[in-house]
Amino acid sequence: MLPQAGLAGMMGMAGSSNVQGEDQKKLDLVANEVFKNSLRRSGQCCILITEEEEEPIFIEEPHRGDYVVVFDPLDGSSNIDCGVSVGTIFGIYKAKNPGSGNYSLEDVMRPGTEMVAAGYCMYGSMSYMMITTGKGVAGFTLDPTLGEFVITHPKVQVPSRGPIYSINEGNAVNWDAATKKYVEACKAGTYNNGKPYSLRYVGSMVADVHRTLLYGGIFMYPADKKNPKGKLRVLYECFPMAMLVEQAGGKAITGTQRSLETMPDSIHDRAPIYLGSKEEVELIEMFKREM
Ligand code: AHM
Ligand code: MG
Repeated sequence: MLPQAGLAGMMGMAGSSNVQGEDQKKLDLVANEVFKNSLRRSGQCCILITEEEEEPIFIEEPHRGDYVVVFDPLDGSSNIDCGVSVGTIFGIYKAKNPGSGNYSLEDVMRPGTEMVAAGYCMYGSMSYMMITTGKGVAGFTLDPTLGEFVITHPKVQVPSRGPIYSINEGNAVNWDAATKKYVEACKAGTYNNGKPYSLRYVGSMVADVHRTLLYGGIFMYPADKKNPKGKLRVLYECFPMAMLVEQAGGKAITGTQRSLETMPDSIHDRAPIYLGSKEEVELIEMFKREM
């Protein structure tokens, strides 16, 4: 769908907004329908949580299975109309009482440590899928001639250091002291023999995390004075990415604790996140402790 979107009149706004008050693009809504329908028809799911819908979707018989899928159908949607990489993020929980037919929000409101799988697809110069089931991370690339994802990154390992920082620096004036101190150290090369780090920020979490997984470095969306919980959503943005990064040997924190150990307050809850190379994230942790 994406490669043809511009020609098929699928770019631009849909004229509606989601539960977070964000304007929805036409492709946000198309992607949401495509994923909902495929997940329902898979017969494996009992509850779906999507960024685009306020309420959880309970799957009825005869399509009902035992898995909860939380997903952001099209992440980075501000980049759709200019052709920059966007993606789909998902996390999967197994229902607490599989086979019981009794499913509730208790199956969803759980820490990320209980996810059984997570991943994302990135639609860019190529389409990638990175996935974990809790035993490392594997990466696949779509072969358009076959219409199949082919394994290309069998064991993804995020380097323990990486001289790349990724953050929306337009918000710097509202950051906390630890984030400011870390970014200043990146620019001064304080922990890199005086050589400044590079800044890379796409504005699509999927693309920024994908680069971080492959090249190392750090991706941050902190809390700030205006947004005390940051911007990114716990269930279908922070948790899946935190699980992938940890499974690739990296680290993901909210600033004060391990990201995966947090408990969401609501299905669309938000949290700050710092993720990527272990030693970079540990520097932020140290600054947070000191301040
Ligand atoms: P979205 O789910 O509405 O697309 O918003 C999430 C996106 C992330 O992909 C990205 O990291 C972030 O928003 C960028 O936000 P900002 O424009 O504030 O830097
Ligand atoms: Mg999104």
